[in-house]
Amino acid sequence: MTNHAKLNAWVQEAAAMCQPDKIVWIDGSDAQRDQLTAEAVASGELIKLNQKKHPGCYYHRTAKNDVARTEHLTYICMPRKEEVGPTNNWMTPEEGYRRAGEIFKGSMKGRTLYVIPFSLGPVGSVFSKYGVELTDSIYVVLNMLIMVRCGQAVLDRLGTDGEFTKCLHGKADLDDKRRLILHFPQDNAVWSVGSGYGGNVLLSKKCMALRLASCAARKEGWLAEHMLILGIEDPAGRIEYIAAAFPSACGKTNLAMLIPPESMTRKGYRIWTVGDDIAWMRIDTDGALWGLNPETGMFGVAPGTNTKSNPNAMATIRRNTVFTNVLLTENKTVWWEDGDGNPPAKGIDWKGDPWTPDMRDANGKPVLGAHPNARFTTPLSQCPSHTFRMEHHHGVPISAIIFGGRRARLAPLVYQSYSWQHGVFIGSTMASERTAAQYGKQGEVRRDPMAMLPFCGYNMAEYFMHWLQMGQQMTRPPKIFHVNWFRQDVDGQYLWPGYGENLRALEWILARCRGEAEGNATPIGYVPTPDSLDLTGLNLTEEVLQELLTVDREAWLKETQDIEEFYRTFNEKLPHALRDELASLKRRLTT
Ligand code: OXD
Ligand code: MN
Repeated sequence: MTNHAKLNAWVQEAAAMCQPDKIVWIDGSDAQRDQLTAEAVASGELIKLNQKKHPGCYYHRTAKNDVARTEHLTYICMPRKEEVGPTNNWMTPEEGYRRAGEIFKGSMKGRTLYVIPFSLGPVGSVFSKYGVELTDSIYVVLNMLIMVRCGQAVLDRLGTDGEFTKCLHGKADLDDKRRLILHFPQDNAVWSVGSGYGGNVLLSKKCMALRLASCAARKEGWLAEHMLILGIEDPAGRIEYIAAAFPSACGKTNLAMLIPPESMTRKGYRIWTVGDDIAWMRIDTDGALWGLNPETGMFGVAPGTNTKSNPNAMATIRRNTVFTNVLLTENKTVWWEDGDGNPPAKGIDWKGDPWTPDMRDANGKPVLGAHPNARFTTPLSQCPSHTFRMEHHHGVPISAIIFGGRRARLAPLVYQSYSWQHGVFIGSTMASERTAAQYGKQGEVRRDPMAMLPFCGYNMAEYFMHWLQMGQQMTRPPKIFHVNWFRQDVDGQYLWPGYGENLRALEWILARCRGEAEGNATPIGYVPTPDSLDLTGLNLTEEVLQELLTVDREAWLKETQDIEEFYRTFNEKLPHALRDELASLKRRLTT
């Protein structure tokens, strides 16, 4: 398959450690994919779904103890703890290789080792990085074929000595006491062992495209971010692009493919989805920031996805999709909580047990048919709104960067930072309140800077510094904004309708970028004047609009104390510019 000596030697080295029965190279062809799919169905690793209802779709269950990313078993392996900072788990590379090596040793006996060459970004683009994942899981192979560009074209591009990220994955015995997700930035390598759950094992995604890529991005002067990218075509036919970061459970995938409200569709608006999870962004010769989604697929959360919350996602997953840990019905269709339609009379739940909708657990709570983190893996090209620039080597120009969170009271619907530096401050203090779906006290605020807390591969204080420096290098930097779709009234009712209506805030954002919309200067940034938002067709009273746009000084002053405490975790490494921004915010709030 290749004359790349280092790649061949590394495959042999991994095989010597893991001792698979055979090695199969993934060429990216349909024929090989079909053959592997048939093998997975024969072994029971995949279940073929009703092909009339779900053409090209398959079903998979992970082990019960292996249903989400295991952040406490995820490490950055560097010689010194200080290099990974206070927000990452740390191990030395020696310890990492030793501990994982013991688990990998002989773990593939009786199994096949698949070699998956892949590209993040279109093959040959200046943005692109190449990787090779070794895995003993057919499920991983079939998911990777959806999520990234795989196969011979990548090997051809690598030639005899091209640089690639070494990604080694093994299921071992799926024992969570023998599970480790290790990153070795110095060696451009990832070792993941003991898991079969997507976020831990599709190593192109969180491990390479975020954790390792964030390290490379700092060195090479670009940004690897946990952001969606969407294009907004306005009535004049102009398309402008926005990159946006939100913590989990804030509707990132929904926003990436929103359907404009009726009045805005009539006006002539249209959405183009570039990506729903990861953005790689570079400064181009025009002094502006250009971004690209390095992936080709979506690994989305199924529960909560329905025709109201995300019609485009529902259309996307109709074909050629792998469903993981959802409910399987008798006639081989799928269902999940908060999906479309009534629950089936019976089915097999995500654990593989018989299920009926009236089942209750020992505490009287409904037994879930689908795991709350059940997933679909689906090609982005099937999304009705997918960008026509998917293979564009140059990416798209980013006009605005949005940070967001779920705040019942504090943050207004939308506001604009005063500068790039102030925008970085806003991103670094991003926070969300816990919902009932998460462990911990409801309403408690969790800081998640740039939504990168679990994904920044180095000291986050240095990451903030990198963001500040990127701003200094651009002559036409994107403007930075913050949004909050989740503001509530005193009775806990949402004030803003959300979903497609969010485009109204995005319209204001883009108009601000062009200097065409009014904003009031407040202590926290520019907030829309009530007239500057197009709310046609929305029955929003003046009082509600007022509340959506208010800045409560008392509440914000309390927020600054919380930020101060959070900043303390970074010690003296925290950039002075961010301390200055905090001081300026306090001053604006008290004068
Ligand atoms: C994801 C995540 O799966 O952010 O995208 O956890
Ligand atoms: Mn994500």
